Amino acid sequence: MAPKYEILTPQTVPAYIDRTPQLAGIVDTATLEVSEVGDGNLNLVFVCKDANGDGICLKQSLPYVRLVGEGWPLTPERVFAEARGLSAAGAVVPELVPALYYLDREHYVLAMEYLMGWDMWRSQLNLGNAHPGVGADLGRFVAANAFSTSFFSVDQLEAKQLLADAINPELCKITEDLVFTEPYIEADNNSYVDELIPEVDAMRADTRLLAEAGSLKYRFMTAGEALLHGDLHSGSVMVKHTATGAQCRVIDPEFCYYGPVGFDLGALIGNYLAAQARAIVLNRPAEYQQWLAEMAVETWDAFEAEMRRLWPTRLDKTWTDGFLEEWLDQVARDTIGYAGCKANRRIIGLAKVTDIQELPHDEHVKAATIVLRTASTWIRERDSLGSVAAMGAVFDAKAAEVLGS
Ligand code: SR1
Ligand code: MG
Repeated sequence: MAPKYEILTPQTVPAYIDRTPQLAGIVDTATLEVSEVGDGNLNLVFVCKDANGDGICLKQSLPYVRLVGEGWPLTPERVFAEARGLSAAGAVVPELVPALYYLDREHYVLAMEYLMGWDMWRSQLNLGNAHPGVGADLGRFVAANAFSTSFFSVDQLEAKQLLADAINPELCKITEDLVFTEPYIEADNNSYVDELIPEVDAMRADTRLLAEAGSLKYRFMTAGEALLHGDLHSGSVMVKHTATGAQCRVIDPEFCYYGPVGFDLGALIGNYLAAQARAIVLNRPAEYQQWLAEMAVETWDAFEAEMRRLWPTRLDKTWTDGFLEEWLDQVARDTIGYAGCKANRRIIGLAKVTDIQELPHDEHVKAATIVLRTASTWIRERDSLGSVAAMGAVFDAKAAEVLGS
């Protein structure tokens, strides 16, 4: 069925900008070069640059999942969620998100800063390029968003309204199915090479693992702690080297909703795992592998430090300092489990990651096996592991098991 709104093309973007007063003066449309660069799973993304070097990025939601086609309808209102997520983050960590220019609710278009010269982090990780400090920036990003949108700093009546406004059920359903359910059952969306069949079968026979995955799904569906990014993988982060060091910008919060804070941290660490597995099977330089190996703790430490810095400013002192310790402990155990779920889904289910998919066959099998065994142990043992610092030893053991060293 044809969309009921105009779908932009590179050819129609200049005229669209001209007739949208909120976008006046940002770029010179007479000299605009427009490319559609959407390589994600859902949307159209137009990057536009004029002869003066000024730019703008337009993102338009299609009324279906781009990866699959019109057979999988999906609300285009996801772009409203993305605007909400960017705006909430922009209020507390403006240096970590692109500037939001305008949300066109009629055409489901979000206009924002064009991150000219920035690269998608996953592409840089795939090349073996380090961006020191990005892991810590992302931990601070999660903490700043968690604190600023939660009951810790928002008045109860306002926070309940924000939570209600941010409901994002169709996008959450994708996560519930693809992250928590389908990897653990036979499902049409699943696919993997034959060599992984015994690994996947073992996972599905592990009743303890299945129980933990179910419990993590339940928390994802019910624990409305704070406004999450909701899909915080290395393809949702742009990176750049500058004179003052590496910088990052978080993009694509269209899956944002009120959920458990550990989900965003787990998403990051699950994707670090894919990068680490790629690096070890490709025998990348030791310093690069070490940088990756330390990133989960770097992210957690920055998250924890920012939460502790903000804690004295909380609105409600019935939440004691002891409560913060219990809360951080819960977030850590959630983080470990969600990291595992986010990694497993990228090997077994729909929407895989280039870190693993674009490896030669033998390396693909080894890296995917390392990911599955590490991720499944994280899920199963998340309570006994207890801290993000304990996660690295699991990777080391599983990598040694698979690579025979
Ligand atoms: C059907 S959408 C598949 C995936 O794309 C997004 O990036 C999310 O990760 C989602 O799970
Ligand atoms: Mg995305």
